[in-house]
This record gives sequence, structure tokens and C-alpha cells, in this order.
Amino acid sequence: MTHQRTASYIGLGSNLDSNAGDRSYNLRAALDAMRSVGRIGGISSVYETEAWGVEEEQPDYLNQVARLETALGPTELVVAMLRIESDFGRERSGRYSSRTIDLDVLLHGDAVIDEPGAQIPHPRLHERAFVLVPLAEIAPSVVHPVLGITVAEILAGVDRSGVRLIGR
Ligand code: PH2
Ligand code: MG
Ligand code: MG
Repeated sequence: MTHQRTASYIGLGSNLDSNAGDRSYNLRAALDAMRSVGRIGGISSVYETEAWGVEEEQPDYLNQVARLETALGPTELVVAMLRIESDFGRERSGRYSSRTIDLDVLLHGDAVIDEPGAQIPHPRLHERAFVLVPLAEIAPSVVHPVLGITVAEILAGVDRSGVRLIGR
């Protein structure tokens, strides 16, 4: 018997070195840790992006998106990503504060969840080029379950300046 896996998309971000390594290391190590939760079915390039949503100066982020095929349900997946974040020494010092690793569940199949600890699709996904550019690289024709349009269509309406391709 095969078990059902759902295609989810995880947004990875890092704008601080961790005890273990630099931003790029943090992304790679988090991807490896995600393999304990499902199968990685696609990985975007890495982009360097200006910190979004903050007034003060913050280091640039590295952002990437991965497709994770998982048997976990949406809220279980959010919990699993939080666990990996804390394994990386992620400290929570306020909204939009700098972080060693951030793992956001962007989409989980067609799930629409709006609970205090779990909002899927990610509520700001459609306005963030740092998420949409890497997501569109690996999932351009995936349809946003609330907006009813594809990732490529959402990206077309967003300013993508400040998002620079830096490679794998
Ligand atoms: N994450 C945030 C806030 N601002 N800016 C960029 N460029 N990339 C991010 O991943 C990011 C951000 C909160 O999670
Ligand atoms: Mg985030
Ligand atoms: Mg987050």
C-alpha cells in the first residue's frame, strides 16, 4: 500500500550566521534536516534579498524554496518546521527580527488553514517577491488555493527589485 503524500512548499530564509555556519550553510543544513519529514521533490536557486518589512538596517537574507512531499498534515508540518528552527538555535526576539533560519510553510496541497499558530497558505506569500521568485522557479503553475491564480500570475504583479539570483 502506498501512503498519501502531499506536496508542500517551504520558504527558507536566513540573515544571520549560526553557531554552525554562515547563511548559506544554514539553508543547506535545514534542507537536510527537512529530509526527516518527507521527500524533497524540488529545490529553487538561492536568492539574496533585501530585508522586507523592517525600518531599521538588517543584513540581507538568503532565500530559497523547497518542495517537500510529506505524509504530515498541515499543522503537524508547521510544528515539524518549528522544531528544526529551534534545533538551529533560532531565537524569537520579535516579529521580523534577524534570524539564523526561518522555515515557513507556504502551501500544503490545497489546504486552507487559519488558526493562531498555523496559517496556510502563508498570509503574506502573495506580496513577497523574496518568496514568489524562488517559488515560481519550481512551481510556476501551482494554483494558490485562496486567490485561485497561479504562482507565476501572482509574481507578475509584484515588484521583484531587491531579489538577486546568487546560484545554488
Ligand atoms: N522574512 C521575514 C521578514 N523579512 N525579508 C526577506 N528579504 N526575506 C525573508 O525571509 C524575510 C524578510 C519574516 O519571516
Ligand atoms: Mg518568514
Ligand atoms: Mg517563520
